[in-house]
Amino acid sequence: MKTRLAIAIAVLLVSAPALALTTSYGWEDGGTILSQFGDITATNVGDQVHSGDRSLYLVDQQASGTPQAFVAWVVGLTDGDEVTACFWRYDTSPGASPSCRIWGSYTAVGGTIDDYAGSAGGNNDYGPGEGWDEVCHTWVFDSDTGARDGLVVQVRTYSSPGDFVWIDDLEVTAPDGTVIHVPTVTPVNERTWSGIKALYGP
Ligand SMILES: [Ca+2]
Ligand SMILES: [Ca+2]
Repeated sequence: MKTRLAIAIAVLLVSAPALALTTSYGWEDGGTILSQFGDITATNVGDQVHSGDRSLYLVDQQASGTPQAFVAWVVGLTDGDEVTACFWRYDTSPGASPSCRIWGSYTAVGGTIDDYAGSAGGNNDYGPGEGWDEVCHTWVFDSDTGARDGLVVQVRTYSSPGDFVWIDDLEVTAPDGTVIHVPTVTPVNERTWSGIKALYGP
């Protein structure tokens, strides 16, 4: 009996998934984006939302090429770590621009979000273009033999100056021990329960 119990516990321990942390952001506090590459404007708006009262409005301003809005940045990653990001997007042009997709890029060890260290790829899903739909992608981290430790989650807009999309309800999951940055303007210490209690008294 004891042996069977020990085996059962061992199986449970082995099969238990690695701890992960998830951060959600819905643009409710007025934030926009963390950074960008190329010519794109990012505005916090309230005219088209998936949930809550606010969302992110992106306008492609680039004559050629694809501008990128950086909506999340995960740091402290090592080889084989999985990062999954999802967001909701809105356009009403099926099979034509405006559209957007999810993409990723690496950042250099010890660098900032703008220290590009290669493309991490994404997927070719431009969405149905029939209003809101959720797009997700999972990346398996490749440190390039220790040169990278960060992954940027991008929204890429297509295809011409003036093309616009709305983004809402971002969710990023990464292994425990990493740090997930989202465009929140609320200080980190006020987002914890103890921080909130400290702000508003006992
Ligand atoms: Ca929202
Ligand atoms: Ca479209």
